Amino acid sequence: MRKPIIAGNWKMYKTAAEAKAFAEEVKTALPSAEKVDAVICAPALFLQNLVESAGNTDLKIGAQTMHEEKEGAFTGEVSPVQLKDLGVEYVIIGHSERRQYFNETDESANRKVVSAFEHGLKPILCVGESLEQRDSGDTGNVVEAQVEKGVARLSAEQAAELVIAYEPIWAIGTGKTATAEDANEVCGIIRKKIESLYNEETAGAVRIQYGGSVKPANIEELMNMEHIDGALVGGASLEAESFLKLLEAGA
Ligand code: G2H
Repeated sequence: MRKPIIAGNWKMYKTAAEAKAFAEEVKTALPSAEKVDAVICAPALFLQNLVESAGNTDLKIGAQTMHEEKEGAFTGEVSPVQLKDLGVEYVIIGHSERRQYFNETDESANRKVVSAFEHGLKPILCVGESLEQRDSGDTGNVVEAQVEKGVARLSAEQAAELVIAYEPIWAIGTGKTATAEDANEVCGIIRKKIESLYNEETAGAVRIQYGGSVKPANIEELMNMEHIDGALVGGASLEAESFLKLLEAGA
């Protein structure tokens, strides 16, 4: 069966000292990696230190975005080769904040997902509808289209390795969570879409996270759902104690 994956998305928070203190505390108290994958997606600045702090423990480190090219004249950007070289394992792609503030699209997300696989990184592809789209009954169509475009050119083997994060935009950082049933329904739609694009085996293997105001108080209900295999967590991943509670609930 699918192993749960709990990933913290620190966004643009923490200093280097805070990041280090977090890793030192969390790495000694992790649940077994056989039960849950524990990932912290940190600002690029802290990745090297975090990889070093995590060492051989089961704490895995991820980036929050990357450029699709392996190198080049792209001032300010970070490449997949650079991430891989540091020992980074995961990378969030196409987060709604990247789409909203940095003009990322389904097409650019797809190029990055393809590039991440090419360079040995594990992408976490984010999809999700706006409040307006939800209110007009378009959630299913919107999310299906995002998934279809996001996985274009991936082989079935790659699609099976992909992590998809369903994050309804209206639930991000707002304190509003989709009900577990609503979240599960959309995650089920995503799984069906993968089945129609690939096959049943691939759909059964792809891991789908829910994201949007996940916290220790609501994660258990979400994790009990058939199609929810983990969580992408912003605010509640910033404190070690809270992140460990999320991991325990995921394990
Ligand atoms: C959604 C989520 C992390 P939060 O962006 O990806 O953040 O848990 O703060 O809603």
